[in-house]
Amino acid sequence: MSAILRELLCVSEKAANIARACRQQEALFQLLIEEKKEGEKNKKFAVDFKTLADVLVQEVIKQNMENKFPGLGKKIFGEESNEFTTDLGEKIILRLCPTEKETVELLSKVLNGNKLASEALAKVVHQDVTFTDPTLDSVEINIPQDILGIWVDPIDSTYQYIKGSADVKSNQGIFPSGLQCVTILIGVYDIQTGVPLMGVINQPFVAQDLHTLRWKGQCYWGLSYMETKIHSLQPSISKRNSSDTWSQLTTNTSSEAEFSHQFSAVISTSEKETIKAALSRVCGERVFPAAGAGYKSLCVVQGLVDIYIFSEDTTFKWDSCAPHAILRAMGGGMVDLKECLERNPETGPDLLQLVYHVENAGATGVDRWANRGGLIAYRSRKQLETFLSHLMQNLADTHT
Ligand code: 2IP
Ligand code: CA
Repeated sequence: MSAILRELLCVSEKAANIARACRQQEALFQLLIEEKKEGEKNKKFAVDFKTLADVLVQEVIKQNMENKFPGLGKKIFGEESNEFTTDLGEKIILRLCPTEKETVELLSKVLNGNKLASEALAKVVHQDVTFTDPTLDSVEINIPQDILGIWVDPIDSTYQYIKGSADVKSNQGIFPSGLQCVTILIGVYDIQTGVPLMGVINQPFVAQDLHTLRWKGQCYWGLSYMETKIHSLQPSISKRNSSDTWSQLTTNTSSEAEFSHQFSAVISTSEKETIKAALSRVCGERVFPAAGAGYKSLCVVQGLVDIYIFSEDTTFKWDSCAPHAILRAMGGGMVDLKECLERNPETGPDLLQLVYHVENAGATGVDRWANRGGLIAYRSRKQLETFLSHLMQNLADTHT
């Protein structure tokens, strides 16, 4: 098993602890919100928020990886910058210090002297975390460190994280909003080819204990390198693959309409009407809006839906790299939607897989790393092909 992946799992668990700790104290949480600077702004929201938790998580991931694998820290990229401005206008670079005491001191500057909060945070940051998974130990694999780059989204779905709804009901297992849509995303890619190799999705808020009000999380991972493809959902997914659903799909002799309604998709709440209209003809009732790019991808990974489709350019490399790596380990992938819709059907979608090593030409700020043509995430290539042909047919019908 890759030592790097093992460490990323531990570090994602530590990150999840920080995310949970920050939500427990409402007073502290209010202090943490700061508007994003120009250029770092996600253009979708009028105001976007950067939280201390966000920055802290990213720094913890960087520092912990650097300590175990010297040189790797500087190859970790993410959405957040670690520069913070206090209420008093003082600029602070947030770094993880060698000792808990020093971290407390640094944090208390950002927190305007709030000692209690700083101590609580520093404690989780410096706590040791272990992570075990038997599937993870079953394979021995070594990937040369010098070919790796890492994309981190310390807290995906920041808006849901800040809002903090704990009582949203799921629809067929899918949460349209709420804390369940928050994920920590760590994706490792090959810096020469841009192909995603390892991914970790940590979901810090899965279920809440109604007595203690404490949250339990869940962690998913995948690795795909040369001939090796392993992932954390191995047993349940192989059961799924042999289930009747897919065999029915491939052998179904009923009408096209019935056939196509077998598909299910998860979409952004801000998806375009034309896409939604076409999707409702392809999937019938089985179109589920949900928050969070990471969470929607996770719904595909978990097999709750077949497809995550997004036609806008507001997801970024840090949103897609981790889930893409897991999907690849499962035999699926993530492709550029625009290219898919414009492509020559003779060319396979393999050629259209999203890559992670080159920035968008002519773009500035965060848009350099946007998934410009939108995306489709899928578990089965065959299913993607059929889905695409139905979608294209329906989009064409809408235009005529
Ligand atoms: C966001 C977050 C949003 C998502 C957007 C991402 O990341 O995942 O929820 O929009 O694309 O960039 P949507 O929910 O409409 O898919 P962050 O929360 O980290 O800014
Ligand atoms: Ca994000």
